[in-house]
Amino acid sequence: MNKVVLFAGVDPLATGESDYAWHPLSVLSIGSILKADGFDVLILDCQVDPDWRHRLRQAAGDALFVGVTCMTGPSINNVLDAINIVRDAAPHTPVIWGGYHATLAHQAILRERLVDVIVRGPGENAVLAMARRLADGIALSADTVADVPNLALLDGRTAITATGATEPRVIRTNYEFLGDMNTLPPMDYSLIDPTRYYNDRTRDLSYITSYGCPYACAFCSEPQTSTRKWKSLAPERVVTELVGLWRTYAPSQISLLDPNFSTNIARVTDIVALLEAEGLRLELRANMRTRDVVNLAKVIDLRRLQDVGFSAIFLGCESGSDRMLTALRKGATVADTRDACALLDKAGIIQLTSWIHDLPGEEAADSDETLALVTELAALEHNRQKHHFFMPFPATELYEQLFGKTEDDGRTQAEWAASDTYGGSSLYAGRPDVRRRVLEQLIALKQRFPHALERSLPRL
Ligand code: B12
Repeated sequence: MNKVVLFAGVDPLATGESDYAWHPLSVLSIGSILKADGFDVLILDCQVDPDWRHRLRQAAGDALFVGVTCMTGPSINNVLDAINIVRDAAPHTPVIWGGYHATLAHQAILRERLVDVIVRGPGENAVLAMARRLADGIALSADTVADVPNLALLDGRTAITATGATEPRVIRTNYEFLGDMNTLPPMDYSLIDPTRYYNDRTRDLSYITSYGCPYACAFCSEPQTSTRKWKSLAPERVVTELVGLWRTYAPSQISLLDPNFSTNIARVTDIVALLEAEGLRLELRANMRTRDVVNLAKVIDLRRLQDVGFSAIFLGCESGSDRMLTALRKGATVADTRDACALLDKAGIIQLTSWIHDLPGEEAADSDETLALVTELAALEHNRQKHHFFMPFPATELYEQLFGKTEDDGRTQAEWAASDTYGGSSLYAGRPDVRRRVLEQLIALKQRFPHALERSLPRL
């Protein structure tokens, strides 16, 4: 027996976050590693496999293990469903939970005794070691996996909490961020057939060229998961794989899902030069930091990016107040936002700007500055805006300021699942009067600049 079943629970179609399905790179990366090592991998994704419950029930019995993944939010419910199905149909099959949410909330998940093992952060080495052990007939326990990186599990003993209560003891193995990304096999897209994710309007293909982020933004979980390290694929490999994917799967756009594609400016210029040498125009989207765009424009004419296909750049601008950007540890200023948008606009590149309102500590003057800046930017031809109300995510600096350490907060997974950032968070209501005022102004702005604020208003 060498079959592994992986379940992807993130469902942006069901939550209304997206009008097209997104490829689950989370389990695709893990599945690709396992397949390259000879394991037989089945990926089930609730976005595109409407019969996933039935298929999971059928497949769980003779699997070495079932792996599940999701992000923080309503998709946790899909993972909880998947776990119940496996426990019911195949009580002896180990269940392993990985990905962003499990990494950040691993203690609480284990104390609820939901799964056997949690993989924290990068899962490549951990999953391969565990699959090989299971294939050799070795059961997963605190003793047998003590040398495997990035795991958390119970060891069957009890720990005493700060208040004197007792709870199951959680063991964590050594945490390591990814090594050299270039030693990983390419993602094997045939495991999911990317074209099943396309619809009539959008044929989006997800691809990633780097992991991690060196910055320390207070609202973001990346500093915790990447320990502020950054690892990347060599430009040659990026371009060869992009061209191969473009030809094989004929997407209408490729989304580069790096936390920050522009961490190394020289790598960006190398990728552009290699794409130019290919003589092909792809259709690419990427995340960049505003200050990186400004620095990039000092070494390369941004029209060259546009010419090779970078048609839209996602910019986390967050606030129009320098006081708030400092408090968020953003490492960029309002001047960077203004300059980056102007530079991209001049090069004909869409700026997909993202804004957070009602931040903790934000005063009326900060909010006014944000609203003034988004009004100014909306007048740019290629400016697009997505507005959010602040929601605290687990294991971020701002969450800990508001609620204390995530690992001690006593929240259940059902509570986290109710924290829908689009329909309003059950964990954090913010200041309803502030939110109402912001929303009124954004509605007025959308009437003035419909192109910039299409599909972009937050819900109260
Ligand atoms: C793509 C993406 C999305 C896509 C999801 C596509 C999909 N089908 O998965 C969409 C746009 C839908 C999305 C939505 C949201 N996202 Co998002 N997203 C990302 C993004 C840009 C890339 C994620 C990715 O694919 N990485 C590449 C893969 C390979 O990495 P990975 O998932 O971490 O997987 C590795 C490990 O975690 C582990 N692993 C993962 N799963 C498993 C499973 C097993 C069994 C094992 C063993 C290991 C394992 O191994 C993998 C390889 O090392 C990240 C930021 C970033 N660049 O990292 C944000 C990010 C993950 N998202 C984030 C947020 C906040 C959200 C939303 C909550 C946004 C919102 N509504 O406010 C929603 C929630 C969606 C939902 N319904 O659950 C946060 C983290 C949130 C969190 N605490 O979970 C991030 C980090 C952005 C940020 N900096 O704040 N997102």
